[in-house]
Amino acid sequence: MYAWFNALPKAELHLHLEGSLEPELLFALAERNKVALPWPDVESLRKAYAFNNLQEFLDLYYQGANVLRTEQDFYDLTWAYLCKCKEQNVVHTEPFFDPQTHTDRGIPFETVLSGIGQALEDGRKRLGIGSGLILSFLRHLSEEEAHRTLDQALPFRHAFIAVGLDSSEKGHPPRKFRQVFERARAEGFAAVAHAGEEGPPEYIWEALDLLKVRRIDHGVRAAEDPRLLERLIDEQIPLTVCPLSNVKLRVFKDMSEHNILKLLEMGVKVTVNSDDPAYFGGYVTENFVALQESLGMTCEQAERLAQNSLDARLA
Ligand code: ES4
Ligand code: ZN
Repeated sequence: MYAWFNALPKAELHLHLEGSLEPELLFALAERNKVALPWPDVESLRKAYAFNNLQEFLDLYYQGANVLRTEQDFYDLTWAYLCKCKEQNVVHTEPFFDPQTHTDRGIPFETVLSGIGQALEDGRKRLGIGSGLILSFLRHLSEEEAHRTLDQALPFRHAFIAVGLDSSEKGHPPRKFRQVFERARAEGFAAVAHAGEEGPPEYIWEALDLLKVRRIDHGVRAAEDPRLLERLIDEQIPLTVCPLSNVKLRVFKDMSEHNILKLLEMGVKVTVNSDDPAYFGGYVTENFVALQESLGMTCEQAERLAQNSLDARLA
């Protein structure tokens, strides 16, 4: 079945470039940049990939991103991900990156964007993979800091298709970022936001009504609110669901309890994505395989999920 899911043409709409940093590349970049690591080898780093919640993962993810220093590093990271896309017949991708994770360490915004942007352009030319980059604000930081990040992005306006919102969800509701999203939309950016991963359905309502997002990233907790489900179905608002991520971060206890196929059968426009594949045990194809093995997903359901991902593109 792996080969069949792999061959399905699909889009990936929820992928953090920093979360595609495989331990082998992480160690290679640490050596290249003379960055000391707290793990002796790749094997012990992989062993640290056991999480009880989103925050435990984020602590390691931000630590890992510390090896990314030069334009070449960001190019190599993005190129490695695009090669995976090619291998898995992901024909289009709309990745996120977190500028603040890098600018707060003194890496210039332009350095990050040039490396990523060049790789995406080469991906279009040499691999035939379509793409659109999403600038994501870190929600555990202030709205003021998000405004400063948007200021830095405006000279490169055409490098982006959208702004997004990620990092620690609980205690950082979408309403905290209402004004910066309004400004980004006035500047012509589309909007997306993580909501309803660990946070309550209320955060999904806020993302829709206050941030005016075009897609919800995760959104699986919408299942707790029948009125919200009705809205998502009526308006065909896509959810970028990440099954392996949800199990690794204990949003669901086991893949057999995941609600993605229930949502699909209710008429919600759900898609399958890998989120942070280096940390969560697989890229898009592995997510499809997991759904088949644990939930008995049929080929017809897989085709609908893949078609949803192509339909839900912003670019
Ligand atoms: C993330 Cl899984 C997830 N949730 C929220 N923010 C993130 N950043 C990277 N992965
Ligand atoms: Zn995510």
